[in-house]
Amino acid sequence: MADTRERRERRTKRSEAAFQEACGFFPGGVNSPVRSWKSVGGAPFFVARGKGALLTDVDGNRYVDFVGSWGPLILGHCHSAVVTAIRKQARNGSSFGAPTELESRLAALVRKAFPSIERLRFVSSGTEACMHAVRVARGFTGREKIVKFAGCYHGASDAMLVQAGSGVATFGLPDSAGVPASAAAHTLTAPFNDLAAVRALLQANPGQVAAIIVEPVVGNAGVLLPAEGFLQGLATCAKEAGALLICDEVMTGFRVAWGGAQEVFGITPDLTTLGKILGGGLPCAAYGGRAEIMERVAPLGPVYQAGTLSGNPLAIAAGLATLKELRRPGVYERLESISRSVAGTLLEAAQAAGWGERVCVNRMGSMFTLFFCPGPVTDYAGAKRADAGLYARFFRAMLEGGVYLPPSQFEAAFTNLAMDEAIVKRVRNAARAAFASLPNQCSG
Ligand code: KE4
Repeated sequence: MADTRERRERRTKRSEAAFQEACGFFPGGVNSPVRSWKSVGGAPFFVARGKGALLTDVDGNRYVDFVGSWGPLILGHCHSAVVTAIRKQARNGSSFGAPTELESRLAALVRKAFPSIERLRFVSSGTEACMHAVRVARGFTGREKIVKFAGCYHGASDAMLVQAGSGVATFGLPDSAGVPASAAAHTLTAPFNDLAAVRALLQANPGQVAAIIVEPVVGNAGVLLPAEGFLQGLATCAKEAGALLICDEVMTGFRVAWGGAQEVFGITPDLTTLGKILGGGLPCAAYGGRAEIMERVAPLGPVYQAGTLSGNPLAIAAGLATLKELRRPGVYERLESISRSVAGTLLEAAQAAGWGERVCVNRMGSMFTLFFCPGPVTDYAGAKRADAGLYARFFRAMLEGGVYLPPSQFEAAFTNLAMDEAIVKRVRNAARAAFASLPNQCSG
């Protein structure tokens, strides 16, 4: 781990060779676009292992990890309870394509955390969860249109890749090529936090909107917080229009609270999607909601959805172990305290280097984004005001200081339960050096 006393250039030889080789196999050398570091420059490091709050790359460099596999690793890497649970289950088999009692045990915990979920289905990714939740909403209402928000990302299915966030925003793609106009035509978009725009869309499409889907706390435009009354307003608009409200809690579920954003903001969506933390680092996601809606899903009803590895025992075991740790008293208070400390440290370092007025932090619990623009940032248009070039320089400078932030201005950073004040000290040292290294004027 580089620190101020013995700062040395990061060694990158083996990662560069690995990246070279990977580019011969995968588009952009990666299996998911945001991992390419295309928007922040330089070749991505290749990970050798993670432990607690730290990642070690194949060249032996160690980093405080604020990506946490994009959210799932809320306990930190290689938590003993999770490793034990996976090992134990692996000795009984990895996959059966048949029901196991484990699935009902995890479902019971989900229902405890999310009372709005009366019935659910496990799937293997957030993309599947959102895609199927939209299909169920269409099947239940008999309507085709969906309202989503610019900068929100609900996975990589056709209907959702319209003004999406995350990697689509990172690479400045207007939308995705290959999505038939007919698929995108049914997806209407509004600015996040703009209830009037939602009402106008519903009035212009009477009786046609199946659902409004929203990240209740946005993570994929960078973090955006819902304005006072916005989420409650969405629920009212949806109800008045005969549409369903889908809360995409793939990122916020078990992250911002045990019961996700719907617990924090006191809303009751018709459908909810979950993922990331639900699988504790293994592929597990879910969609669910009111029983009368979910009973439309095959084999009970006419809405089809299936998956070879849905409810996979290894992933369920990792998820159960993770959620059990999150139920321990004081966990979310600890997460809040360390997250406040980290965000405060970044802002103090910015202030000390004369950047205090030129950056802002949006944070909800243990997810946050440092935007390189003055605040407030309340929607995607605001997030796009941030200087992505400066963010890229800051990202690379923090990397030299042994801190791994998300390789995109349009992503959320995550703290985890393996972080402590010693980690905050490392972040402070790295951030002071990183802000000091930035040019005082232009971006890039
Ligand atoms: P996955 O298909 O990646 O498991 O989940 C899609 C998804 C759905 N909903 C929300 C709110 C999400 O944040 C995501 C996935 N998030 C991105 C990062 N912001 C995953 C990282 C990646 O694409 O590699």
